Amino acid sequence: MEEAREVRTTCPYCGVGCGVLAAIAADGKTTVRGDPEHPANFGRLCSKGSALGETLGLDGRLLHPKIGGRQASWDEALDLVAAKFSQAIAEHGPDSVAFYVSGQLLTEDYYVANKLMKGFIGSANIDTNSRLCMASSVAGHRRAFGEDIVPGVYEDFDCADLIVLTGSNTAWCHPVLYQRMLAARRERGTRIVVIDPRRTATADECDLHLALDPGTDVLLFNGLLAHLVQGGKIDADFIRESTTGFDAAAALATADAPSIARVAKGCGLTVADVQAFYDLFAGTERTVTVYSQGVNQSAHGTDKVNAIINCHLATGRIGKPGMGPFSVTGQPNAMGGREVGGLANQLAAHMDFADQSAIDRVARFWNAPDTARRAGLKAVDMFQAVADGRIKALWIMGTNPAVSMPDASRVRAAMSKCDFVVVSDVARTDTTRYADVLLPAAAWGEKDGTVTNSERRISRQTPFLPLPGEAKADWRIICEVAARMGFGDAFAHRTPAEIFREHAALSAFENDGGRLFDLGGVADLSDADYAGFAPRHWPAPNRDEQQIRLFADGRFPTPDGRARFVPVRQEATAFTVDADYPLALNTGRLRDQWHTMTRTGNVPRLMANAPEPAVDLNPADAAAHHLKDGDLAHLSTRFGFVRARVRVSEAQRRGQAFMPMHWSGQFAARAAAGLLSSPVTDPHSGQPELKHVPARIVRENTGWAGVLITRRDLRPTGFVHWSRLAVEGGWVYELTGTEPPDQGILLARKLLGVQRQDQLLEYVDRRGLAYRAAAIDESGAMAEALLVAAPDQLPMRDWLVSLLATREPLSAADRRALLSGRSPVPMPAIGRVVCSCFHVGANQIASAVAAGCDSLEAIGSTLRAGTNCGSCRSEIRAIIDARHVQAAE
Ligand SMILES: Nc1nc2c(c(=O)[nH]1)N[C@H]1C(S)=C(S)[C@@H](COP(=O)(O)OP(=O)(O)OC[C@H]3O[C@@H](n4cnc5c(=O)[nH]c(N)nc54)[C@H](O)[C@@H]3O)O[C@H]1N2
Ligand SMILES: Nc1nc2c(c(=O)[nH]1)N[C@H]1C(S)=C(S)[C@@H](COP(=O)(O)OP(=O)(O)OC[C@H]3O[C@@H](n4cnc5c(=O)[nH]c(N)nc54)[C@H](O)[C@@H]3O)O[C@H]1N2
Ligand code: SF4
Ligand SMILES: [Mo]
Repeated sequence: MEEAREVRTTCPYCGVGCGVLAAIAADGKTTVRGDPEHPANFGRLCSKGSALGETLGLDGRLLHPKIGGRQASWDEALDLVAAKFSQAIAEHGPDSVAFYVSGQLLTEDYYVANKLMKGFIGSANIDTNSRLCMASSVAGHRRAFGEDIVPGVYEDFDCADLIVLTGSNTAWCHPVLYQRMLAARRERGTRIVVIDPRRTATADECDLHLALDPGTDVLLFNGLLAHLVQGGKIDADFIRESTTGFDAAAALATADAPSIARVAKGCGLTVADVQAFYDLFAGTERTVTVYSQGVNQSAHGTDKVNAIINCHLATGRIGKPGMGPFSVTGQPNAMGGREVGGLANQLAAHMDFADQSAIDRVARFWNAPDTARRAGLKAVDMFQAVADGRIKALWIMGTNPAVSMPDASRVRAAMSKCDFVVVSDVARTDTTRYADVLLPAAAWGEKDGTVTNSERRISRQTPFLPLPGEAKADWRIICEVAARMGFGDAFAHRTPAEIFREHAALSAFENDGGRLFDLGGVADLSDADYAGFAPRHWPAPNRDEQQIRLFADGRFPTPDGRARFVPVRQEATAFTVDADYPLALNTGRLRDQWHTMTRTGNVPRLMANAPEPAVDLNPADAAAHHLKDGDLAHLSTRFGFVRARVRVSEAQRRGQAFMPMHWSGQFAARAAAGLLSSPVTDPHSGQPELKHVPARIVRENTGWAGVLITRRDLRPTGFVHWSRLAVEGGWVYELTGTEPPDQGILLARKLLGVQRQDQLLEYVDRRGLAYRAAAIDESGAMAEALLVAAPDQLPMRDWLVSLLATREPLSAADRRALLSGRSPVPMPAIGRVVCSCFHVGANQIASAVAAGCDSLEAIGSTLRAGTNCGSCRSEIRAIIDARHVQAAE
């Protein structure tokens, strides 16, 4: 057999930016492994990264351009896009059009999108889903440092003595970095403090967990600054030489947080815990503070960022090994988007609209006299302008705002009203429904370009698969539209390498060191050098010099070269629960899902850990609302409602609920968190308060439950609730309704897909309240099965689901068993999948524990569970601990 070809590329999920080796066998099958030489991961991958090979199928892929739902040629589609945009601009001016883009785009795609909108259309109405993600960090960095800079590098986690993780579920969202932190904890005793209202998997393995009241981070860090000042733990030399504004910031912090008791009360913490955190921070020189969405996605996110940075500036702990504030990025190319100027209030290459000479400089470089002169609309305002009819033509690329924007119903209504909506995506989504023109883009494995990770390290995404159907790279689509709008000369790029060189040249253009973002050293890469580009950090002003950690010299890219303390005070939170909406609803991520599930939702082993949309509630809240685990709940806020299962969890504090952000209309009837989230934004960054919104919950009185096990990929309609789950060989649909079971049977039966050649076996119980059916295909294998019963009365389905995967002809005994839903030979149910890397279930782990495996190591060597990416280790530990508790009772 031919040797597998191995291609070096980068994971398309989180901002850790792990290197991946993709091996393509002669039969076309792709397997992936971590790239041992990539400095972001040294060979490790998490559950999502390891399953990349399973996401490459073409099911659900967009393969052809479409206009109004009908297939069209590229020429026709691109002509129409260009004509509609040009017409809107001619009639209503450049600000009547907008692009809403994404951190899924490669830097080269992003660069030409930004150049087209800001340079040639002459409007800054290009914003990105990073507005929902990184905008507060960007604004906080610019206030403090004068430029959007993450000073540290991953190596700092290896050599820190204290790592503070605030608003970051690192164990699930940046798993490979988290494993690196745990290694430091094992090897050098690094202490880990987690600040998060929930007891997350990250908090399970730490030295101190502060479950603060949501939105009170500024108070906590102001208290820390006051404590550092009072205890004389500040670096007076650094403050004097390298900063401004210390006195004002310290005074406001002290006024805001005069005592630890006040902080403890305001944050809902104990005095002892706050004291312990402050003492650790004060006493540990090598401290890194990592933050992500619990900080950014807040109506006061920018202040939270500056409250953290203030503490690092006050102690001079920045730019040195093992120290610094560290905003970890979410998406694979969130950082690249910030470099090109993908945010509406940035111009390009870390230059912005406040500086007239910067605008002139960019206009000169692009040879674009019409370059926009003022900032454009930020995401929430942009969709408001779409709703008002101010935006006549909107182009959405690589993001799913119908699900991920707050107040998503309003966003959906805006898109359906808009004169002209273009969507470039790789898959069918809730957003593609609103597209007048749908453009099929190249996906991971096909696209070609670069991304930048959280530590400013640029890596290549390399293609290893042919473009399927008529799919095209985003940069090419954008350039072809630009040419049709009359800007052909400026968009004559033939390769991503050409675009990269131009992007690098712009960063270096008239850059006398005033902008740290400088790629001058790679602006003349040859095509071959670009193809083989080894991961490297920016700044890269010279080819051979790589600056790793920034601000080491105590100089900052502000006009006076000093960092700025920003005085901040704890404002009232933007959400206040009341009798009508008594719960603070938090939203965020699950371990094995990526965003709106367009890739991870199709992978059985990634669906197995959390198969249904669920809302987590504290046991006391569940009891107060007469809810038990597994009930269907109706969850609503002032913006909308969803339905999801209740999951009773001790990890939630009283009065707070948590819902994952992942489920869309492609995976459940109505379970998108965006329908609930609030569009209130931070005044500095425009980032919405996605983390908390007042909510209420009631039980949905269901009358029946059903499950359809099928090879077909459906989107049921007419059910109060459904959700679907990818399994080997097909899909499992959970169905629920408020009707009595006999009507539920009629409703569910409509979903059964019996082909002419199939044989249908059916069973209804005497009272007509329970129903079971199976369709047998020509070969004698089960094609589909449907079970309906009163709630909680459904038979076990593991065996039926396993029949989908085997596709083997059924024996006579099997056929008899089909209608009972029970396996003819008892089949051990593995239970909920805990370790998705090795597909190990909770029941298997519990049995191993019962048989004497009483440590993570023992479970690992017996079942392999927990030995790959490590993100299930806290769940395994919980099973071991539960057994110990039982044994002790
Ligand atoms: N598995 C997985 N990993 C991902 C992603 C994914 O979809 N799935 N997406 C990637 C992307 S784009 C992003 S942006 C990152 C996000 O990574 P994270 O920011 O780690 O993820 P989240 O779950 O959104 O939120 C983090 C935590 O903030 C906490 N939090 C809520 N409110 C507050 C508060 O007021 N204060 C504090 N201190 N904490 C609070 C939440 O309880 C939550 O545990 O993950 C990236 N990695
Ligand atoms: N309630 C709530 N809402 C949130 C959040 C939250 O925590 N809570 N988090 C927010 C955050 S941090 C983020 S980053 C957003 C993410 O939200 P989205 O950006 O909406 O999420 P994705 O599912 O990543 O959407 C990416 C889309 O791009 C497509 N795609 C992938 N690759 C390509 C490509 O190369 N080209 C093109 N053209 N398309 C491609 C995918 O098929 C998918 O449809 O959600 C935000 N919304
Ligand atoms: S940590 Fe996981 S999702 Fe993130 S880049 Fe690495 S392999 Fe991909
Ligand atoms: Mo994000």
